[in-house]
Amino acid sequence: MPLDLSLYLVTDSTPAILKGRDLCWVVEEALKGGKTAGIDILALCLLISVGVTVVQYRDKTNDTGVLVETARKLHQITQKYNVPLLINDRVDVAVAVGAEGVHLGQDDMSLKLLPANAIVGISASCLEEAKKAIADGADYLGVGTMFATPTKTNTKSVIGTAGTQAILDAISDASVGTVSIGGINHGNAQRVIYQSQSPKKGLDGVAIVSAIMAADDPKASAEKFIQLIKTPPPFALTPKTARANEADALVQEVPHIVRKMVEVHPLVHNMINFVVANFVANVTLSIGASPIMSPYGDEATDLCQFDGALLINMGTLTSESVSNYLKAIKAYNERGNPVVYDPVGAGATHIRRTAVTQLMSGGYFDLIKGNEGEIRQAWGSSGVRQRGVDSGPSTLDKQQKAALARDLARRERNVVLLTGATDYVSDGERVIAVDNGHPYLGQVTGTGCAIGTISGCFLTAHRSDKLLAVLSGILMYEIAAENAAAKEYVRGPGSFVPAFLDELYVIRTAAGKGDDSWFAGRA
Ligand code: 3NM
Ligand code: MG
Repeated sequence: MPLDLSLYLVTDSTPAILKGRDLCWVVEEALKGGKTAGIDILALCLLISVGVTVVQYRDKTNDTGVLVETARKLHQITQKYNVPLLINDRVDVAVAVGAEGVHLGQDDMSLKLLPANAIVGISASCLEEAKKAIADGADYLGVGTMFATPTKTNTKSVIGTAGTQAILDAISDASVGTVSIGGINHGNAQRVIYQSQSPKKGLDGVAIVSAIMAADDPKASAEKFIQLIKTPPPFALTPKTARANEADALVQEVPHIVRKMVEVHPLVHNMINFVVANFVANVTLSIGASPIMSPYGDEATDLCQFDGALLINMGTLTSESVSNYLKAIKAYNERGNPVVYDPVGAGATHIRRTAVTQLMSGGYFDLIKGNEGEIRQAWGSSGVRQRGVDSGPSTLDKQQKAALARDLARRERNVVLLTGATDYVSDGERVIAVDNGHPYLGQVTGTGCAIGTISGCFLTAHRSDKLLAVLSGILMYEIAAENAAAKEYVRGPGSFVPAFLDELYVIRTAAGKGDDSWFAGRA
């Protein structure tokens, strides 16, 4: 039978995880998953897995006698479910009980005793280790550590989805299986699989310790994992391939998308800095959407029920911000409602750099929006060795900016908007440069932040093409700015602000009536 790595259980015999329960009982529950007792049902379920598909017996403390005895009991159980049993580190124990294979670290290589058809898994935390493991004949790699985890604190390095994706990409020619391990739970399993996927190779499964072994109901936990890994996350990007004259084709659709946004009347939940909150709320009202300002993460469970988006703007970060953001992001991600991240001042302080890493590993952003420095920080926060962009000059040229936006979007599998005199928006495939706007926008605080909120409105209204949604928002915004600046009574940033709100309102009113003339020849 081919090796099915999709839900890989790693056991743990420590009291904190077992909580007085019998190891074999927990493992059997996890093997059952949603299976109902009874031979016929069991036979059927061998075809459609509803529980764990591999068991690794991992026990770093007990002596050999206990290991062999326990492994034997586990093997009797796993055989009932036709699931392979692998033994962590101990080839001798695997041979003694006739287990299907072993899982080894980089250093404990002694495969001579194993039968030829034994399954061999090897841990890999970087590309060099992955290549070595493949050369050593691994059938699959345990790739990690995905996220820092209390279950194993002495791991080599936390590589996240970006690091995992880089490894998968580089070994895409090898016919080796891959599972990700470390800190994976029901809340992040879909995202782990989705964001680790390189265009050439994806994960074959996820390896779990505590989220199954320590669960009150290991059976229900395993079943839930199976459901999650079978389906893409609700926020998954619909793949688009670039067409000839892409920008022209997209621009033609913009007035229609603006009309749609006005009709949908989205709600945007802003977790935004206090400097710009008032201005951003007024911009949101002017375009015909509804703002709510709430820095309180627990409110997100209610707010995400509406047809709306979440904006995270970390301009006035506090000691409580990150935990509040993470709660809100989780609620919106689960629901599939858009989340926009504006990593304001991302590189400015150690605290902010850490926050970028925590947030990017803690949830999915449909859009990351920032200036060059912020986007570079978002790109470099993964801990992965960088190509190009961070070794180049401090100011990127047009080509490099476009490439940075595209590479970050491709890696995160989302949309990236890099703002400046020219804005670059990309979904990893397509990159569009927008030259609209006016220098007054740079003279008024909050004009950049408002783009994040507006993007949330458009992402809510038009979900099938996130790039087009964001592009439509920027164009509405920047054309309004041009119209405002052209008014003869506008003499500087002060008089620009009310004129700008008016012009947003004028466009929104026209769009609401189906009048697209505001757009003709402007982009
Ligand atoms: N190996 P949990 S992380 C056994 O990075 C193990 O190689 C790791 O536990 C690695 O699912 C880990 O409870 C523990 O986070 C994973
Ligand atoms: Mg080991």
